[in-house]
Amino acid sequence: MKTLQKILLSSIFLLAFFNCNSQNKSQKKEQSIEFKVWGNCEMCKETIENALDVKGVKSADWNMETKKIKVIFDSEKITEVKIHQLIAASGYDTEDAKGNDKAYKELPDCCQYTRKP
Ligand SMILES: [Cu+2]
Repeated sequence: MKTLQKILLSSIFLLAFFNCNSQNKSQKKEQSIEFKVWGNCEMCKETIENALDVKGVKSADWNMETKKIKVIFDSEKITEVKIHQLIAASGYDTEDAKGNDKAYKELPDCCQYTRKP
């Protein structure tokens, strides 16, 4: 009976260990995406990048010339859809989302970019 208990106990420990290990591996799912965000100037860059200053986003870099943003994020903590929504909420149009109209109107004059057609 004692041997059986020992075997059972050690197999439970082993299972817990492997389970824990696989969870740790899946927790770090870094992804990199790039898409267009309509905008004008340096201030737009700041607003757009600040909108992505949230948990799960590792880095966000918007290029004024190409109008493209490169985002590195943890797909376990935030989704691509949510990233588009966050930018849109700050008043900017993205490839997949329409910028919030009220937020757009409140942007400084220099940032009144031509809206996405
Ligand atoms: Cu601007």
